[in-house]
Amino acid sequence: MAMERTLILIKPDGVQRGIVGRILERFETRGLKIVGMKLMKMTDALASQHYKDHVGKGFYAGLVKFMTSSPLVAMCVEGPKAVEVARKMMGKTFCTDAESGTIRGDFGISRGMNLIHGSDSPESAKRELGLFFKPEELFEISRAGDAWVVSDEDRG
Ligand code: DAT
Ligand code: MG
Repeated sequence: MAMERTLILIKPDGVQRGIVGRILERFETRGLKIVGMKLMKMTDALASQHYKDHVGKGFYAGLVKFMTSSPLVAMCVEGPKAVEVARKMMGKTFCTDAESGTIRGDFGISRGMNLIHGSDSPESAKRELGLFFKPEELFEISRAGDAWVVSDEDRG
């Protein structure tokens, strides 16, 4: 099983509510490694690239207004099946539908203000990481305890 990288955004509502640490903690505790991270404001231009598949939909204007309203935390997390694992940790799109135990299901009750973004496939992850990070902003980090989190078999 190959190691993967995915883009995670802690959206403006997560930053404004002061729960960045609690959300981050879940990724660290799960064993996903943060290999890039920054606080930044999404521009309209970046929104139209990031959400290119949603441009023109009824909710698009509201989505962009929300996502550009205040800074967000962008991060790259790495691990076995990182894309799928992160999506499961996030829960269903609307917090109202998300299972308890997921980030959206534990921290939110809104539909649109759903706290977190995670890429939906390895291909999307590559594309989206390229929008948010320069190559030199992502790191190869080996940590002393890594062998107890991910085995050689996991690395593939
Ligand atoms: P996800 O964020 O779970 O990958 P998505 O890619 O379908 O969901 O949509 C991107 C964001 O747009 C989502 O986090 C919230 C918003 N959104 C999606 N569908 C919506 C809808 N029908 N009404 C309002 N907002 C919506
Ligand atoms: Mg999506």
